[in-house]
Amino acid sequence: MIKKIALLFALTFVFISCDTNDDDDTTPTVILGCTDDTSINYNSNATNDDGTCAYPKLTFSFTQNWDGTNVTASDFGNLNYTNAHGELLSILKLRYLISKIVLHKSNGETLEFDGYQLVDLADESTLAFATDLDVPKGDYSSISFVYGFNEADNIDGEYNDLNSALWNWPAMLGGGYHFMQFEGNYLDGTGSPQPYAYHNGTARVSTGVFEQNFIEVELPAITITNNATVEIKMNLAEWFNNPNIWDLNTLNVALMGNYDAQIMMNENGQNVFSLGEITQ
Ligand SMILES: [Cu+2]
Repeated sequence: MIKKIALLFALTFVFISCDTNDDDDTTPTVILGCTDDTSINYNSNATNDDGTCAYPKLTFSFTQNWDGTNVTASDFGNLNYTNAHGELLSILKLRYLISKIVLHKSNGETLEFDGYQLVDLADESTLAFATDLDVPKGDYSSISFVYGFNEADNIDGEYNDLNSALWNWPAMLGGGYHFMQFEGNYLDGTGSPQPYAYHNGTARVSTGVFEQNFIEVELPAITITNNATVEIKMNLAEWFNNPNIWDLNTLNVALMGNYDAQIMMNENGQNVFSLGEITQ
């Protein structure tokens, strides 16, 4: 009954708005009080300060796993992981950059979230990226994002927070920023620990010649019905696996200027991300 009254009230308001507002059809009708009418794109559980209904907002959460086993900073230093080539390894650092998150509708419309997120496993506050874009409820055919920065965004020295985080990629290697720093130790053939630093960014072909090396990731369809947290999972084992089985005995440190290593990272990175849980 209450719903019917709310709907009646909303419809009345629409008629009134149409009479008085026909000079501007694009202005969304303001509904006083929230309703569960699913034809209205507002979030039924949230209101703005002025009492009008709010659109859903999304938070992206970033989780990491090793072939399904959750990895957090509390696992740092443990020789817990065996890569596809057979080396036992530990993780001591993991930071990576995500940018240009876009929701796609099947009719071609897109909603792009501003900003980027430097995920640092050692800093819990970076594992969630809260956005403030109004997201109409409904079905979205995919989510896409850029791992790293695309060419337009990868501007040398442009972002103060990333400069402070020492996230820059050397100018002689193409400049801009790192896409990932993934470090730890692995056990070599004699069983002694050796460092690895799997750093990824622009690939240097030769002096002054560079290749963009970011990855455009596309994740499956989602339906938004409310404020939502969307989990984006990274399977760390994949960086060492498919299609290039990574041999840490030969590719461990000093990889940033190694063109072949940078391209192999890009190839292996194509399948590290997947869509996790959507909580709303
Ligand atoms: Cu580096």
